[in-house]
Amino acid sequence: MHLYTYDPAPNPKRIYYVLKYKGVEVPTTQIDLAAQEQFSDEFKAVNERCSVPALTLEDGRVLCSALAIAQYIDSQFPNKPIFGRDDVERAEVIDWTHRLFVDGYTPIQDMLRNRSKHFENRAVVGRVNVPQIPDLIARGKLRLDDFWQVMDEHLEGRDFVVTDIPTMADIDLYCVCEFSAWVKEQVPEQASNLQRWLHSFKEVLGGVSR
Ligand SMILES: N[C@@H](CCC(=O)N[C@@H](CS)C(=O)NCC(=O)O)C(=O)O
Repeated sequence: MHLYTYDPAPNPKRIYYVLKYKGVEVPTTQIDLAAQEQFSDEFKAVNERCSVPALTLEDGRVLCSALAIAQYIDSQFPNKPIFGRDDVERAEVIDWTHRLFVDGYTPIQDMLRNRSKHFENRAVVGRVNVPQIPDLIARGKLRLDDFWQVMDEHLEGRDFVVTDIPTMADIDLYCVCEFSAWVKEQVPEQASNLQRWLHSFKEVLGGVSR
């Protein structure tokens, strides 16, 4: 397998932390988004969606969403499993990672990509240019505030998002928390369960932060 990624970006960071947590390495090429390398013919031949991360397999197949890549890496390196230890846990991890993407990652992405001059006409990731809709900034903020509250309530009495060991859902929540800084937001002080989880999960990741 070969990973195409750009470690500082939010979705690639999910894979960065998966590899760190599991203590494994895969051959990697960094696609510099700041230099627009995602639009190069060479990378388009890997992932026509012009996004990272992307993982190519030995038989030529390509995975181009962070969740699928994380799941595949987990299956190939089963130490420290992050997709559950049985069918129900596995389904719960997918349930939560999906929620975290839709309700946590997407509002921040809307706030970022509909505001910044840098993303003018690039409001949505992909090969087609999409104009910004400034109203989505306020909508994103509304959704993000609710997201913090939902996660804070969920984490009451829990060490991890899904079960009694860290899973992909914890890695994803951690990445959402980090991504929020891109729009000058952060976990609210009064969200004490979420704050507690954030500090302890940072330790789980060994203080790795980028
Ligand atoms: N559906 C993909 C989305 C990946 C994605 O949005 N990647 C961003 C970086 S976080 C990207 O490649 N952006 C390229 C661009 O902005 O043109 C996934 O789940 O991994």
